[in-house]
Amino acid sequence: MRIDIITIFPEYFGPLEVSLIGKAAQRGDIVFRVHDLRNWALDVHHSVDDTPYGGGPGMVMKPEPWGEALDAVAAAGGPARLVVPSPSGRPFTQRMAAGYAREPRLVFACGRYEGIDARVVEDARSRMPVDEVSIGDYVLAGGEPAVLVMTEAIGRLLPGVLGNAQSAADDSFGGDGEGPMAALIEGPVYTRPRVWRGREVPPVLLSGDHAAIARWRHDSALRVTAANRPDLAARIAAGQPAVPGQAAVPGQPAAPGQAAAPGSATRGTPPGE
Ligand code: JD8
Repeated sequence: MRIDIITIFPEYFGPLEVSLIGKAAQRGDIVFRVHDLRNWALDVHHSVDDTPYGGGPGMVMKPEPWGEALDAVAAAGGPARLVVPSPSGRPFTQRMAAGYAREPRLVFACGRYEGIDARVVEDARSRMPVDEVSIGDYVLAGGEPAVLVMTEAIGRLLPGVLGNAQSAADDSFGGDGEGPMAALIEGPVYTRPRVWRGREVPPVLLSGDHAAIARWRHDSALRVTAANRPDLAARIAAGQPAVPGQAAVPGQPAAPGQAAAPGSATRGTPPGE
């Protein structure tokens, strides 16, 4: 997979060289290209922002540098899907991560200030699928941290990135957002010593009785889910798919009564959604 990132803070992506994703990049499982938007800020001040039409606080990112940058980056590799982090974007989910992990190429556009002039996404949609995606209901100062989150969630699902000991399928949200764990979050985990500061590891985990261990782990995951994620617990209880609007079966239309994603030919319906 190739991932291009356009940003005014290229140094923000040093972390892509370390840990799991760093090793995947060294092996060539993922090819990262980080581009400084200012390379396409061609006016005398190399400015990338300007005051907002209609007034209001802050600055808005100018369309021209983005138009030039996206043209150049899109042309520098095969067909790509453009992903634009935005607090008003569609929720990023495990299922969306699994869908993106099946894409040959992603381009991430990192906004800053009050955001990017809206015509940039409109214009890009005339040439490629574009998703505006949010990583959560809180406000960041820019798209860069969201891209770090998404590249890790996507990268670890690529073949060979997770060591064979680890398998995404056991993950809380079940690897591709499907499967038995799709609605449960992890229960507690333990390692040696058996007793630490007077606290014992649950004996069942040392019993060797794999059926009992699996039951204990499922029950404790349920307990944690009910405590921390009553929304997911309610969906489990109602036998609904883990993620609202999510089809019960990959690629099938959303379940009756579930809002399917409005998708147009150019408005990319994020894969897996
Ligand atoms: C992109 C600019 C900052 C946002 C004025 C603060 C994602 N889950 C998320 N929260 N925030 C973002 C995000 C924030 C961004 C940009 C993503 C580009 N900002 C703006 C609007 C209010 N400032 C995000 N994914």
